[in-house]
Amino acid sequence: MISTPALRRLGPIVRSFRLQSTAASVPGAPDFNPSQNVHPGDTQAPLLLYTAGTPNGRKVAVLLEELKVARGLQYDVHKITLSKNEQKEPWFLALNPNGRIPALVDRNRGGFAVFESGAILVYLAQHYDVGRMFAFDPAREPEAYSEMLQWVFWAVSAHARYTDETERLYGVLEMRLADRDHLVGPGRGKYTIADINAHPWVAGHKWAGVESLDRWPNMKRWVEGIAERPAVQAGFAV
Ligand SMILES: N[C@@H](CCC(=O)N[C@@H](CS)C(=O)NCC(=O)O)C(=O)O
Repeated sequence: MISTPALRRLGPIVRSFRLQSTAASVPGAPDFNPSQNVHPGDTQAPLLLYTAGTPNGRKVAVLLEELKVARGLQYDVHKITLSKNEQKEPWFLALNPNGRIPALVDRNRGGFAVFESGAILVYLAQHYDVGRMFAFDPAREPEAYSEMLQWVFWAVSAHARYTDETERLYGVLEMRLADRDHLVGPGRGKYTIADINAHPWVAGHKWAGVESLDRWPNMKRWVEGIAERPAVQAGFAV
């Protein structure tokens, strides 16, 4: 079910869409039942990820794969065809009013919908990473938790539209990683959602017009180390 807060955001248009919609009445999605977020091939796993093969989609798939390895958490995937503007269709806007991937539906929690990649990572860490393997605990480790959020917010608000700005941001990571293996945590740090969030964007440096990472040896070591994790490779393949 589409969550009540998501419906409230869209108001009467979506309420009437939802009441009237059947699998056959959704243009372009004849085999999809939006009132239940059910797609052909779904296993009715606890979580359903709407994504595409882009850095913002990949970071969420990576955390889901890490949680699958660590805890056996299962999830369904529905690929969104960005070139067909599927992300702007009313059923998707009911999940994410911003009309962009990724979006997550939590069937365990009444179909609660979450959008914004950073918010999805924080949500998954809160509800599904019970052992805090990929995050810090806000009550027990408030400073590390805050630092983790700082690096997540820093990366999601970074506008690496121009090569100069991308290189400036890589310089920030290079300095941070000079004496540590991960962005946050005591000592050399711990692999958390702060790393998972920033990694696909650095791994896709060629898209950003940066051919080689040799100028940032510490960031390069970090990005290559994370890329070796099986869950990261599986998440990139989703
Ligand atoms: N701030 C958003 C950005 C999401 C975003 O930019 N998604 C892109 C793909 S990476 C998208 O859906 N583009 C299609 C569109 O804008 O219509 C997040 O982090 O989730």
